[in-house]
Amino acid sequence: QERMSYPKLANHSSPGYCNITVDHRFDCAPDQATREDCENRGCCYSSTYRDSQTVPACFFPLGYPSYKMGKLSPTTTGYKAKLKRVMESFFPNDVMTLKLEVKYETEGRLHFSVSILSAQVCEKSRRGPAVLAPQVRCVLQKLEGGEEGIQTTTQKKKKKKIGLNTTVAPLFYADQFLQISTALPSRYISGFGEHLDRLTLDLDWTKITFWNRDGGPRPNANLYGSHPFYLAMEEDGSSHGVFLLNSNGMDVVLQSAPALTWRTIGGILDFYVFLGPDPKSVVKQYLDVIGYPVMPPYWGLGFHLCRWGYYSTNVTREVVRKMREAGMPQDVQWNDLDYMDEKRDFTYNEKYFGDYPEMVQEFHQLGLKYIMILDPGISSTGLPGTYRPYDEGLERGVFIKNQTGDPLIGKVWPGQTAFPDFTNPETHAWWYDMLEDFHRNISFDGMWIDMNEPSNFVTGSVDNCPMNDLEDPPYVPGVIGGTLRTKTICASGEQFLSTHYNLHNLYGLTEAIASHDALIKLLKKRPFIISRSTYVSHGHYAGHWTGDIWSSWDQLYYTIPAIIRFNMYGVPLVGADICGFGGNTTEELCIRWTQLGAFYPFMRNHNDFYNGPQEPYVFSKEAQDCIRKAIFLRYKLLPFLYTLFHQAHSAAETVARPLFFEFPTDPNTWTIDHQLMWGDALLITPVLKKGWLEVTGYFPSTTWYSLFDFSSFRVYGCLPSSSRMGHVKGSVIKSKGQYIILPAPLDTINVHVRGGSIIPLQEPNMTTSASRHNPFCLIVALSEHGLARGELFWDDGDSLMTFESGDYTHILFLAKKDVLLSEVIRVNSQIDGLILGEVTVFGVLKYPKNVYVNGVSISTFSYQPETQVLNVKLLTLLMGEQFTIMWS
Ligand code: MIG
Repeated sequence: QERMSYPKLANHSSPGYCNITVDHRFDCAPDQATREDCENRGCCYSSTYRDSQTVPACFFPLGYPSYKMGKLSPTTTGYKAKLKRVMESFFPNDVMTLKLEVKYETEGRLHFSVSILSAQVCEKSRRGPAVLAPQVRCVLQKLEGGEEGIQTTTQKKKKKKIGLNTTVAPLFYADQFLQISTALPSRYISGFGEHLDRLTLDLDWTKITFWNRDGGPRPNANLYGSHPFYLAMEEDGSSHGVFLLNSNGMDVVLQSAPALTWRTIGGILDFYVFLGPDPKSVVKQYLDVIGYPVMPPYWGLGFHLCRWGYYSTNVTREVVRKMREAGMPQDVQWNDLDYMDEKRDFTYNEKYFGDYPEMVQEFHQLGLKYIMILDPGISSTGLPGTYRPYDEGLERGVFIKNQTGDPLIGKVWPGQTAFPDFTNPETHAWWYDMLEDFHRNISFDGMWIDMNEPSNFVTGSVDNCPMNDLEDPPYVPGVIGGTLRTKTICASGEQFLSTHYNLHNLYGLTEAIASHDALIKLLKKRPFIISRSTYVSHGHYAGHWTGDIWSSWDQLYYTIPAIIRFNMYGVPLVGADICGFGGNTTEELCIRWTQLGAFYPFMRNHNDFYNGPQEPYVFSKEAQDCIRKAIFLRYKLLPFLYTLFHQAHSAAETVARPLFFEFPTDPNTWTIDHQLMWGDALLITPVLKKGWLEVTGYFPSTTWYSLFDFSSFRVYGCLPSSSRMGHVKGSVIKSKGQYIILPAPLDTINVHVRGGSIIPLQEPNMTTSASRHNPFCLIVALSEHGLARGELFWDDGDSLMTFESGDYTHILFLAKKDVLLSEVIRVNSQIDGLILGEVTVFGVLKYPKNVYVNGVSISTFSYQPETQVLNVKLLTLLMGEQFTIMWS
């Protein structure tokens, strides 16, 4: 190609010029150029790697021409400089002059960008918790400014602290090809969702592609969402993070130098570096930029049941009835596409769902909530006047357009469909109107938004796509299918803010924002939305499930890194389809999956159309017992889980997190992804293999107490008062930082409480609307110094902005040696009448002769010297009032 020709460099053949070790080679031919092209570019060629898909055969020599920086001048918050390209690159439409801006925005955050001279870089001011995610709004606005919104970054500023060096390879800044490489100070990199991966990424020539796509999770594939953010653990136990605020199709290449290359095909290169110094601070610094997580309603944390194939109201009713008959707690019943008339949104099937409105009301009367699926594709083939969503959408101009200005038509479940453009404010208004209309009949409580990559059963559109640079850019990221339009709509589709080329990765996010805003307006309650496609800042509006995973032991394991990574992206409300979606599950797999699923922040059993059933009640009585126990365990822990969500919402904490977040100075924890933690207090060690009745877990150096009483086969805390405490052997682990083999009978998931923590629990019930009235109990896990602390956040569970308006209760619990007390920081009427019924204290060294509650001696306690567990029962302390419990 002519425009690719590049003058030969004078010193190309000088000795040592191409003498670069393999790990340190940076690709000079990401566009798959031939050897001749390679040499014409002045690059080095190694025939050894000619056929390699990963190791570059063509690589840059040292000192390859790039940009030169002019004078660095100080600004109020940092520096700026001009960058000038020395000579044209081999990609078309270089931008020859750029500006570099470096800003020290906060103590922990550096923001730097390289952009065209006229570009506006998003300003980021200090912000309080839970405001709109201004950065993504800013991207949207910038894209509006025109297709030239390109920026790049070169990072000349010393980053002594974290050692990112961008001089290892040349900078590219062409119209549709922007690339920057950095050496990394560490080999422990996590993030870069959404991909099926272990927690710690393989640096050995891994290419990670960001282009949202409908496809069952598998390795090395671009999946439903894009989160161009990573978190690194450095050798000394400190941590940093990097975020590239760019919505375009992108590749990241990791190599074991260690180094990585960011390669994007448009938009802007706008980098944030988060300085930590610990992993939790990195996440917080990231969320300061993108927005804190939305607070879910309490019921959203209960058990959700779904499948594709509940083909009538009666079948759906049966499911709920059988759940109750089997004594399985359930908060939310779902329906998939089955309810729709010809699979069209905002309709329902008269024949099988004729009494749909009544069904939903019945569920409400049982204390359940109801959610149904919605796909973005709007059927476009109805006769005018027969289908309001399309007629009105057309009239209001809400659909993505093709080159001729007509709605771009693809094919999804209802047949031919148009795609709402959620970057258009009018689309938000239309979406609200459709939801409002539907809600008049079907009083749904939350939304399930699927297929919003957006997915398309034909390539591009039913009329194909035009031929142009947006459809077939000079460089195509490593997408499955080889073209941007594979399984989605044409990149050249026209949207309100820009082309689909620039907005593709934002489709699910913008639909989530529209749905979030609509639900608030419609229900005046906290919105509960689960979306398949996501982008940066998604968690500020909605949650996510990990899509069409297979019912296999392997995929069971992969859900752990998936879930803890989404927590790092600020999407704590995340779960995977329990028992697996594709293929038939087995009884054992489904038991183990429900046990782990009890620790997904969002807990839903969901199944594909074609499979045998996998509702909890379809299995043997023994299996049902195991599953019920797991769900009850979850329900007991809900006050703790809810408090964790509050901390995520108010302080950018994670809910489910990897061990290294809590023990960053213990390198053994850095790669652990067979276990997870809830907050800083619970360590979960699930069985992930068929047939295993023991499991090995890593226990960082501290004291851990098993939540499970192996002799009474019960979970500690909130025991019915009649039950007897059994003898417990080996429930305390005083770890020096070691792997420990634990018994894991089929009915048990190992959960350990970290010494030093106090967990609030509540006696479970069949729904959260019932359990929320039950007595609380506390698990007090004393540290080796006899200390512990914990807290409870409580409110009405679904009103908007309770934290922001102060309408909540907040209680601290503190234990020191032989005293436990509560401190009521804030109290509201929601806690009225709720009592503390029971306290279990782990690590009580001496047999207490007396227990005093608010100074009064009581006798309803027991002590097990073997296990050093003190149990105090039959309490009736009001939660809203401070109390003291002493033992001596
Ligand atoms: O093309 O609505 O990931 O959860 O059951 C399949 C039917 C469409 C994909 C979702 C899955 C859902 C299914 N959907």
